[in-house]
Amino acid sequence: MIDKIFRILADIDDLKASNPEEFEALRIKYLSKKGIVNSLMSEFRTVSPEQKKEVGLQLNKLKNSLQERINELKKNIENSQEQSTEFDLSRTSYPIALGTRHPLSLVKEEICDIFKRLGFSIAEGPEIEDDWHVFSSLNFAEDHPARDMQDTFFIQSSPEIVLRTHTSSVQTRVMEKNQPPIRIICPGRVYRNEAISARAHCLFHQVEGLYIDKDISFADLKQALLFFTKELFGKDTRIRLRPSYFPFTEPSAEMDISCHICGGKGCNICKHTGWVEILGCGMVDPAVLENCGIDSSIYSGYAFGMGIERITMLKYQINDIRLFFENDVNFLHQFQSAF
Ligand code: FA5
Ligand code: MG
Repeated sequence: MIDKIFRILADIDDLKASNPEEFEALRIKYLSKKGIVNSLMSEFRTVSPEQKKEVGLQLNKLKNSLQERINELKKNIENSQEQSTEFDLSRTSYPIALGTRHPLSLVKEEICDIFKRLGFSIAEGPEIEDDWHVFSSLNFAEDHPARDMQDTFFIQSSPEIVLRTHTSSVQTRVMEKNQPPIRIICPGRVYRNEAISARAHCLFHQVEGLYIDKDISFADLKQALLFFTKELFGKDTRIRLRPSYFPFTEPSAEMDISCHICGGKGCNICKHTGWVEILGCGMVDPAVLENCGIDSSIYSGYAFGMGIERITMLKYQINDIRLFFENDVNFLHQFQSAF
């Protein structure tokens, strides 16, 4: 028996386990209930009294050495596993989740780019405005319905401070500070006290355009808008100007584009008319020029204003304006490849 013990003792340092399965097999072989150590313990009872002391000593030594070696192997395996989960250099990396541009930002930039190519520059103004810039300077009569509590968010009543209801307020700000030629577009957020529906919101975005110089005519306006439409919706798109009314332009018009979904044949989007309205426009009323310190006997100009949500809905066939403000990632991710 003592020989057997010495043999195992001599081999202890060579015991190896490179994974949890091999380790478990070793543990069972030597240290489990039916393992070698326990069977040696049983055998120990048969050892003669004079040998008992020596054999007992060696058997205890074997038991302790095995336990130590097994613990050591266990630690090695745990260490190597920790390392491999932390530093597996062969692993493919996690994909980086890239954000996407908001569709309204994409279309706003596209609109601005087109007009920049025509020589327009960007102008901005405050969203919290006084009555003069939003209404009075633009010829809105004292009793004009747009001033009504129904349409306008008032911040203060006297003097009147409001959230701007359109970007036309920026026209006034620029004309007050600059003499013609003035050629600007003004993108920005506007607010109206309106019920929210699939087509209308109380917060939306507009792009305003203004061109003031000598000898500017309605033909210039038409040509700029035709160029813009073809750039944004495709070269086959046609435009149609319908007489309309705005207090700050004379004459005034609303512009429709031929429905780019059905090509003018008639569909749900254009309500079977073949045309969809995208903006309001007109020749700046001489009274507005005078209000802003520009001599209307020398200068004339045109202005237009469009809703970015409306144009984005048409361009991407989005049927509910509320989708723009819900920040649903599934909706927003569809615009990933749009730039
Ligand atoms: C105006 O706001 C004028 N300032 C436009 C203008 C500028 C005319 C310069 C002439 C010269 P209107 O109220 O129609 O006009 O609004 C312009 C566009 O804003 C509309 O065609 C529409 O696309 C968008 N719009 C208006 N109300 C809402 C709303 N509640 N929700 C979303 N878009 C809207
Ligand atoms: Mg309108």
